[in-house]
Amino acid sequence: MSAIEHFLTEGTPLEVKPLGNGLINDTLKVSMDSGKNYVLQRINHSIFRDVDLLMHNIDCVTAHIRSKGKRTLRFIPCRETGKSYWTDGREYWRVSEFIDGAYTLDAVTPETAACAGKAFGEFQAMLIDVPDAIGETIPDFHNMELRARQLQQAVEENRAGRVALPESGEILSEISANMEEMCKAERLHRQGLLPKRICHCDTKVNNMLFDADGNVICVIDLDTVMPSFVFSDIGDFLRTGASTVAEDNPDTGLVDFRMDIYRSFTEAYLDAASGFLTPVEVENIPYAACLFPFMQAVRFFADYLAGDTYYKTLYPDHNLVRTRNQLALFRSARSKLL
Ligand code: GN1
Ligand code: MG
Repeated sequence: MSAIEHFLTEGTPLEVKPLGNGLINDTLKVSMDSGKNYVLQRINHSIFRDVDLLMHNIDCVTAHIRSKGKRTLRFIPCRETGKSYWTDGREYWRVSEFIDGAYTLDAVTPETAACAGKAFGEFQAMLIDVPDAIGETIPDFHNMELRARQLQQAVEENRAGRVALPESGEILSEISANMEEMCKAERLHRQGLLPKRICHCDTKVNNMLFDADGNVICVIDLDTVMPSFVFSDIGDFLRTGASTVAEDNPDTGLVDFRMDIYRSFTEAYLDAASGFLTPVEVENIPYAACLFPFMQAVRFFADYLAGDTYYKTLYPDHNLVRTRNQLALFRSARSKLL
């Protein structure tokens, strides 16, 4: 019996095909004899340890968005439990309705950056009054102080024997020279000046679904929706969207932070989110744009020192190349914004 048969779908499966290019979950499109199509996903349970919490978050968030008359993903209940996922105790699966004609885009232009600013700003605005408790699916996901401690631990453990390499020393001193400044968000939070809000936390351009007229239907990939600083959704979009090159381009001379993308994203974001943002949040948008390349450099470098156990790597120094690239992006953003 295939996983989809455990869900309250209409019809029986005719055809199953891979969908999209996600690296975390496995995604399939299932076409039924009823004419309806569904998306079947196997949830990566080694990254998302608490699938029950994850699907609870998604159920609350999608129900709340729908209660406001807006479109969002619709998940199908399990026949046996009524929950929005099914497990055989080993693997975890979920099913959502496939939206016919909808598509995603991969190119970042000033226009798509503005779509993203609006879509993710509206997403946060819609969730400002979500009545249920939303948990952290990856605890302290974007906590810079925690990422600093994880790097420190990777240095002390030196599992891959890479700490003594000359380049490691240079990278570690650049990181430590900027660490205190980049831990500003946690300090503001402790002082009671920076709230956590429900954020998307994976704000890539291809996590927006467009309709045939080129309008955004809704944002997708809701696994990391959790309480965080609004900086997460601003900073992570700009980290990928405003860079002139991919995060693993080895030529750091080509890395530049695009101010046209920064401006079109933030203008549209502020338009959508101005109803709830505090002055501290608005003032720190330039900081957020610098924080995310820096945090990603720290995460990549900690993984490099630990022997490449978290991020998939294609060659031995892949995480080192990514670290250098993200530090170059950090320097570029910092020189333009702070
Ligand atoms: C991971 O797999 P992807 O691209 O959705 C990571 C992000 C990093 C990104 C860096 C759950 O996201 O936080 O920014 O790699 N997601 C998780 O490429 O750790
Ligand atoms: Mg993702």
